[in-house]
Amino acid sequence: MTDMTVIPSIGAALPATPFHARHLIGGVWQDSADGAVSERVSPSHGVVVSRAAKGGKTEAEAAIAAARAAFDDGRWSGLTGKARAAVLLRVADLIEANVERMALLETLESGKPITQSRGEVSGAADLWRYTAALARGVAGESHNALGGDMLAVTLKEPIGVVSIITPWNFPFWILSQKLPFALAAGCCCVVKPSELTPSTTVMLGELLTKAGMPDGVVNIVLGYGHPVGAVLAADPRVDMVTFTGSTGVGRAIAAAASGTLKKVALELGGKNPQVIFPDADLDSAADAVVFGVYFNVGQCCNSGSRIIVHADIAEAFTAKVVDLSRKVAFGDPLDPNTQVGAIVSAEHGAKIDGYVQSAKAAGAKVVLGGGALTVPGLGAQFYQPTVVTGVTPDMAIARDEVFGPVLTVLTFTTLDEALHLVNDADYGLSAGVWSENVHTCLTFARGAQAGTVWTNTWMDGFPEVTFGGVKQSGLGREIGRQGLEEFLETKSLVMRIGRTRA
Ligand code: TXE
Repeated sequence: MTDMTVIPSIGAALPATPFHARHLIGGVWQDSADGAVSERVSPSHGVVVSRAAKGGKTEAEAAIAAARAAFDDGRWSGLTGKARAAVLLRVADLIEANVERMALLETLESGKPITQSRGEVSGAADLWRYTAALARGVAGESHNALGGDMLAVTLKEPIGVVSIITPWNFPFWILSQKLPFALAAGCCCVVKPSELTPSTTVMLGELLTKAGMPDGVVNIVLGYGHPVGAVLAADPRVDMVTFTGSTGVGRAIAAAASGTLKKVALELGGKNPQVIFPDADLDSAADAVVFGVYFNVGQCCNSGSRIIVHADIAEAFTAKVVDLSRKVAFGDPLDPNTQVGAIVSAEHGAKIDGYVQSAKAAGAKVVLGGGALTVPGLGAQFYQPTVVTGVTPDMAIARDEVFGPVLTVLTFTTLDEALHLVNDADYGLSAGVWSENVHTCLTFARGAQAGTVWTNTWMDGFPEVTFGGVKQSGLGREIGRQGLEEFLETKSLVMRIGRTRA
């Protein structure tokens, strides 16, 4: 532990008072009817950073009613694509003007490094900007070879009222993968952020109002999965629920939504493999592995937490990764030099450690880290960069989403064996291959069961390129053109255009 790079507290001044987060329902900011509040204590700094109204069934139902009324009277869906795009562009500008304010709260609530919060907020602004173009391109197909005097067209219509339930790991980015796409389609929404990270969602609500979003189009309800999230998933006035979070909660949401057979989109976990062949650019691969496992403290659905290295290079490559891991700066997330911050909660830290200890007990070897990390001046809600070798595919650490700065190393000798290991998983979010041989890369890409395959890179994403998982990593796709389509329903219009039957 002593040879790791630890950045102590820089003693930065924190906001003098906690952020007051309230519900936004039908254009009215409000506390809970019963006055209930939940406080968020910063996992890195140990102080109360926000005080949020804690909603219940009453607030959830009021928000759904507001979204339903807004959708049904066409105050948003009835606008032209151009008018909707103008609002989305104003929101993008306002987010960009508020990056610092939002990034500070994002970091204090989640524990992630300030530079990553800034990147998350400004990257999200680009998603809003991108959806403005989509809003103007809502279009179906025409069928003009049906014979005689028949013509058919498909109309693309907004699906209606959408519940959006988001997690704590990228609160603002994940919200922006969903909300502006739903708005571009013409939907009205109820958003429930994670109880751990409500503030940037509430700040966005303020910006939406400034940008001229009509009341009731976006409603925000704060609170826990039970009862708020459960009501948002089950209520018959909701047409679709889109969720990012754990696979278990995804199943619960799908079950709750099944009562009214509403559409469900789920972005769940991953256990994402990167396969390293001996002919790869091993320096680049090692850099990407280190970035991929420690980014956002490993609390990332796309975390490249499972490397599968060719046996001939496994020892040397692991040594390179361990060496680089020691240089990653862990510590005060408010220091711009910090690359890895705090674990989101003590319970989550204990869960991460549980996986490492059980792997050790099952015969794996912890070659780096493997325990809490104390950051001078900040306490111990940090976890050491951890590398575990001697892992077998049946171990929990090789199969479950650990969601922490923990890398597991497996080995292979043939491409078939590598693909077998890749696909021997409940999840199928993303996978990566490192090789200079184009045939190896393409064979891998075609054989890997994953929503995204990266070759000779990791975690690159673009608003234009759709994202989502197969198997138990989820249902549906986000961002890109398909991210808009998810919020559209197709209506077929069949017309006779002549006066008489042919
Ligand atoms: O997520 P939850 P948690 C994974 C990761 C992590 C684990 C637990 O493995 O360790 O999930 O994280 C709301 N009906 N991911 O517990 O519980 C909840 O209030 C409706 C993967 O924080 O899934 C929050 O708003 N909603 C991931 C949201 O669901 C419910 C991101 C997510 O909470 C609900 C985060 C219910 N019954 C965690 N119960 C990714 N894919 O990136 C809870 N919620």
